[in-house]
Amino acid sequence: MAATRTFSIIKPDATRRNLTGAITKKLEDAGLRVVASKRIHMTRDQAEGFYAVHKERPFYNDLCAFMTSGPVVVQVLEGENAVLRNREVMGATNPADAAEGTIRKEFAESIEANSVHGSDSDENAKIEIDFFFKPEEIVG
Ligand code: YYY
Ligand code: MG
Repeated sequence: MAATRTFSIIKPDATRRNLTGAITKKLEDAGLRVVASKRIHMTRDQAEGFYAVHKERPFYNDLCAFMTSGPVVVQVLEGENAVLRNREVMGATNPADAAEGTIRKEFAESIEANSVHGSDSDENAKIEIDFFFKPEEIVG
């Protein structure tokens, strides 16, 4: 099967604890290749736009505040079944529910400070990649 792409964020709780390399290794070990990566400090506008789908949820404001509380690393990952593979290695949203060996089980601090974001569908992956990357920034 042809390789597909997904979008990942290493969140502020993880960059603060210097876990960028450890998390990237987990992604690579899961068969994903980093084909674009940059460290940014998200603006409030970017966070609100990126998470607009959650606008009506009670955690939206706190989530936007958290995502702008420190640097993040945005990445494009490539591999077979990239969206699903990344969701598997990320683990459940709440680290208390995450399976052994997953990134969130190993590294997440709480349901909010849960170390990583990953797209949940091929369609959203494309939208999220386009939100943060120009085509020439992605080198497959
Ligand atoms: O895709 P995923 O990150 O696993 O979860 P979502 O349901 O899309 O929620 C996005 C983000 O919002 C989650 O990673 C943490 C935060 N959040 C929260 O703080 N509290 C919740 N009850 C649910 C989600
Ligand atoms: Mg999600």
